Amino acid sequence: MDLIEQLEREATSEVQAADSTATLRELEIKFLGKSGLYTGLLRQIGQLPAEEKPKFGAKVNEAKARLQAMIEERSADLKSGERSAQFEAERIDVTMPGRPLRVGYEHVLQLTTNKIKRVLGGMGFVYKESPELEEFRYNFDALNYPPDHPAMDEQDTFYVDDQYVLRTQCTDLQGRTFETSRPPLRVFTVGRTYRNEAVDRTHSHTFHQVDCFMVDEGISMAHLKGTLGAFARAMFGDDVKIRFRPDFFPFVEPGVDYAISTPKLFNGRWVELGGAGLIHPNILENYGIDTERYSGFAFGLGVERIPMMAYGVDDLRQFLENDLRFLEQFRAMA
Ligand code: FA5
Repeated sequence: MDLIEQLEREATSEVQAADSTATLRELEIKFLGKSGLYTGLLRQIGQLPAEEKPKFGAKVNEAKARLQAMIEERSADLKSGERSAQFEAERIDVTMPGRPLRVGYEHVLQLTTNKIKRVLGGMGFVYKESPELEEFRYNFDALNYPPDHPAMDEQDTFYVDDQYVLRTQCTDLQGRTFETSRPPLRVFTVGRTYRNEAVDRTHSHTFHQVDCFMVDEGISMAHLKGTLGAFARAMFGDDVKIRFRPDFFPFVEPGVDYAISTPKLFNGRWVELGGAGLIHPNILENYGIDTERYSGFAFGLGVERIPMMAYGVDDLRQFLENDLRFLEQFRAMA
């Protein structure tokens, strides 16, 4: 068997055995490449007698052409096999049900806040914010607390240093507003508040308050009652009743606490919502607002009280505990 035949056999069996287009490409280089085995064979032509050279050359070239054709044919087969393997591997079952997306929804306190903003905003009050890490003077001094007044003890808080406290009430917004704005004013906020409190079912160290006030000519307790009544009806329904009782806050005169009652909830029992009153003239005067001309009302309330009343939640600690079994009950409200 001559060298050409021997090489052709070797090449044929390797090409037949190749199981991927990549191996085939390697074989093509090995046999037919510039420095491949056929080129090596052709180099031997020099050692042949002159009359055999053309025949030898022609035979090598024919063998190369056969091999080239065989490689191409085999490559076409392997390629289609590889394509269908890839197709199988990447096949998508379009009839499979999709993966459910977990869609979030707002926390019940956020939903309540949204509603409060819609209601008070709709009554012409402008939403403003004040910082949770508040200066002591806005939380207390600006609100007519005399130094060392016992009313401050009711709102014992977390002191960060001598100047800053975690605010105990959203009424801190008043001083900040009077510093920069003149009446007529209709302002409210909803925000987080903190107190160093013995925690129980109705008291938390961290809770939320609405604070709302209005200053204009001739504002009286009648405006306060009318506004709170409209607010309560929007939040709890038309059959809600509202009760005022005298109470003391240094920043109002007269001061009241107010409770609501509806036949739907707690058998119509009165439930305290917050405090209110006419803004103490000392405060307005401190900020250079003429109390002969202007007066104002203010009210504040705990946000947690609203869903507690509306849905019969008997322990406000649940709002902070992130237990989905509790929170998911309010999903329908979202
Ligand atoms: C105040 O904080 C006054 N700033 C309210 C006010 C504003 C009066 C404007 C007059 C004019 P009080 O300390 O009562 O008042 O708190 C108001 C409401 O916040 C309470 O009625 C209650 O609903 C809620 N609240 C108070 N402390 C807590 C607490 N530890 N946990 C949950 N809610 C609380």
